[in-house]
Amino acid sequence: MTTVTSYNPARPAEVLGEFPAADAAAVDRAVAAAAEAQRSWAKVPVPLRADIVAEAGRLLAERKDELATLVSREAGKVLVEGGGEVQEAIDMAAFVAGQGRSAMGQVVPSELRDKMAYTTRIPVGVVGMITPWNFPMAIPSWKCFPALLAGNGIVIKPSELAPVCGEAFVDVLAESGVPDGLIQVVHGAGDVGAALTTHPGIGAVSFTGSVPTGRKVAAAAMETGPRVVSLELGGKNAMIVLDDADLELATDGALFGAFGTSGQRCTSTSRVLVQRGVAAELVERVATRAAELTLGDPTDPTVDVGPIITRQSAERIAGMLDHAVGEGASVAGDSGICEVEGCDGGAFFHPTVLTGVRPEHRLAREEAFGPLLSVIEVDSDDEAVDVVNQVEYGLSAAVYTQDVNRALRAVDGIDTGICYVNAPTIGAEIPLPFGGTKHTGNGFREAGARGIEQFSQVKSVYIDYSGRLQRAQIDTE
Ligand code: UN1
Repeated sequence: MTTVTSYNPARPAEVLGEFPAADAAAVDRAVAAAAEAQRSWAKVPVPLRADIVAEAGRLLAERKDELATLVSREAGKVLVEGGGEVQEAIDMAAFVAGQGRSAMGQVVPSELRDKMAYTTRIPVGVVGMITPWNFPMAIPSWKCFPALLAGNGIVIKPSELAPVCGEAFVDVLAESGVPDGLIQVVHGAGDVGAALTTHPGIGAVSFTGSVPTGRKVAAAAMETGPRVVSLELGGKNAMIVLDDADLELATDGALFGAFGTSGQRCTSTSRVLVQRGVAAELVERVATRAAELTLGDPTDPTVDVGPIITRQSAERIAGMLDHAVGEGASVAGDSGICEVEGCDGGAFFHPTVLTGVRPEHRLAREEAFGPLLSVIEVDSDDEAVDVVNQVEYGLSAAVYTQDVNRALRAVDGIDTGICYVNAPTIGAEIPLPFGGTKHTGNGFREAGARGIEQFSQVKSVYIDYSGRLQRAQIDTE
């Protein structure tokens, strides 16, 4: 690939931007330039770095509408979701800017007299980032703001499907006062990502994307030297609906969770585990409302569901649907790829509700990254929790019930990084950590108070002001 071309997924003939793809030499230059700028940046006091992040938040807020439209055009999200995405970046800026004037370590009592012990955070150097197309502003913000606050340089490879949003986000940072050279953008596909993550000049790698790619990234990154590697990977997120749930609320949650962003969030609801007694009614409600959703150009404010990011992706989702039907699932209502008037060539996909799915079916276990909602019937609360946990992913889950005891017992039993009660599986907020258990990640979390940990290392400092040799563990009387 020598050029990265961005297309509007709703009308692929419309080109939104074109960028030269990086080669290994370009990645080298980018890492060297970021490393050079990082040396002075590391000396800038943290609160002053935070001021630049705050300014980026202010600029993002000023341009929210314009950027939301860009997200909508390039990533195919409906306008309100484009706005929500930019808001997520604004929130992240506010949160990280505040961290610049907050504690960054701990002071602990020393076992010896006239001695103190504390921790501080130090940069990792240059961070290599690989970000996905589906949150082309928010996810770069989750990574760039804390990485900058921690004193690092950055080389970011935005998804080749959303390079214009990636550039627009980095432009905001440059205008906010981030020093020249400190953030570098490289464009391209997996080969550029591989050149970046294995580059010896990179101190940390932060990747958001699929499980298979994440595994490759982590293995390759460690081959060329020990470094911090943080992964945010897929989900097979479930919503439990118990038999006392408010079914209208659960229906609203299922629709937004499963069909918001056309099901293309890592947090999207792809399974509803419903207690048998209320299953028929819930399916009826969800299928009826799904059929009422309007598909179309996501920049049209009357549209509910935008396109799938590429036709190839839509075909992959259709393949998973066919396979599920082959395994015995039935479709309740419309399903599959469809065309929309005025959106020539755009691959749209009917919000699809499947019944008769069993936990062992492929669609109940593998991420579809599309608008396929599998309904699985369960008998009890315990069975519902067991089925939530039967997949290899552990990102997000929800439980709908009006009984606080049942809700909290489910929360305790669910093995995911994020859990909701009476709210859908999407829509995490910035101040709490974002990430998952099991194969969804490798233990790091983005956002939240500890989000900075993937971009910094801890240094333990001991200061002895006794004026004599004091031996720890020996001179302790
Ligand atoms: C993603 O899909 O990769 O919780 C991120 C949410 C959003 C972030 C999703 N705040 O749905």
